[in-house]
Amino acid sequence: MQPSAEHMRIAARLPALAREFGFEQAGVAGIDLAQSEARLERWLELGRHGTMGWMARHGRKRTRPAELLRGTLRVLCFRMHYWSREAAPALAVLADPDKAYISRYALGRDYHRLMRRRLRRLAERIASMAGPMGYRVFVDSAPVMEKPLAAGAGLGWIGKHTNLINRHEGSWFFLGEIYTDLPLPVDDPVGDHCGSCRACLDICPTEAIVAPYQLDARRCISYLTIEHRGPIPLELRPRIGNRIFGCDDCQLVCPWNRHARPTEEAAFAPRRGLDNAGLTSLFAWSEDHWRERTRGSALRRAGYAGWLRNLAIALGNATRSAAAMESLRKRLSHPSEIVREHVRWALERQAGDQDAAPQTTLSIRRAEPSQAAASTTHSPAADAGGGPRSAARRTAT
Ligand code: B12
Ligand code: SF4
Repeated sequence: MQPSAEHMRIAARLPALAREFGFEQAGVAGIDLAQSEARLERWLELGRHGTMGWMARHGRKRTRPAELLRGTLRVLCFRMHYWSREAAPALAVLADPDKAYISRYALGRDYHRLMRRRLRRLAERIASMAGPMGYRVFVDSAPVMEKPLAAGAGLGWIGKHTNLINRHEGSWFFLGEIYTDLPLPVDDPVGDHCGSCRACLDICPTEAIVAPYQLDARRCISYLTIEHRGPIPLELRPRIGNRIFGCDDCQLVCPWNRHARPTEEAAFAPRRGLDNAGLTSLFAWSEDHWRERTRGSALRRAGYAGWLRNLAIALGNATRSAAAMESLRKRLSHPSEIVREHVRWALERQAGDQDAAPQTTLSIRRAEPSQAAASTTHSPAADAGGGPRSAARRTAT
């Protein structure tokens, strides 16, 4: 079906509508994901999804939008920034072995509900212009290939670290979609601008980016600390450093993030001091306290036992101290064997003679949202030790 003048008009209004609902950018993708389907199948065959069995479920609904929602002709793709200018500087937290590093995306309110609500209202607005239309909104909540779709809609390209990168605004954003039967005109994809850069491959603490554009999730700290429920492989534990929930290294080092803009969304501002918390204080949280403190937060995903398991690893990598030992010993009788085993490992590390915090042997170039784009006086970029385009270096131990 060809787009009518009315459809052209709606597509032209999409960017302004997106901004009205708090998104930075919108684009329209077609539904042919044949190339991504082949790549996904290969990725699954190689077992790179680890224990994320849900990635293999749903047959081809993930790569065939019309099989997920009958009648779908187009996917309207949106992105929303999440890096908050109020967050403590990432590099400083990463460099302090006694602090807990939490991925920037998880410091504020959970994005899923917030974005889905906005997308629903946005879709209703489009329907009020277009007349009755079939649609459904998604935010990381169903079998949807969000990155290839967003790439098809011209929002950016899939970088070597496998995140979507926008040439003007980096990669610190979430993706969301509206599947629809409106035959809107499709946007042009943008080219790949990674060039010969391999900063993300080189910085990755666990060598999870096994080749450009190929991520083995089983080695990725994000998978290990958020999605994986079992014990974390021994050889990877020291490399996790103080990252207790997710990992941002491959994006921190990406030169395109020097152009990133912080979020305007107050809901994504860090909550409860979690951007700069000490390991021992978080490890002391009871399950009730954890529940209360993580209400409405993406941090819930790891579960309480996962939270303790991750903190135990970080404490095993922390500065050797009586306080760390004491805090670990209190968890030796935790009901979860996984927690107890990680605590024993951490106590051995604390008692051993290895250096604390073996994080990474590489240095990171600052890639936090640019100060130029910030409208308040507090800037994470400035705190990280450099002007907007300068490089702050983290030297590893
Ligand atoms: C599963 C998943 C994960 C897994 C696996 C990650 C992955 N790269 O697949 C884990 C738990 C590790 C993870 C981690 C993170 N995730 Co995640 N995750 C997802 C999820 C649910 C599915 C992604 C998927 O389909 N993976 C399967 C593989 C096959 O797909 P793929 O990445 O597209 O991989 C192929 C391409 O790279 C492709 N390819 C593309 N172009 C080219 C070109 C060439 C030449 C070649 C050879 C290959 C190639 O080949 C790959 C197969 O090998 C999406 C939400 C969704 N429903 O889409 C969020 C999503 C991708 N995650 C997101 C985020 C924010 C993260 C983290 C940054 C969180 C954090 N800070 O800890 C990290 C980033 C880690 C990383 N380097 O990718 C965002 C990404 C936003 C963005 N800017 O891209 C998403 C879109 C969620 C959202 N709604 O915003 N995630
Ligand atoms: S998120 Fe961390 S562990 Fe995962 S690929 Fe990026 S740098 Fe490696």
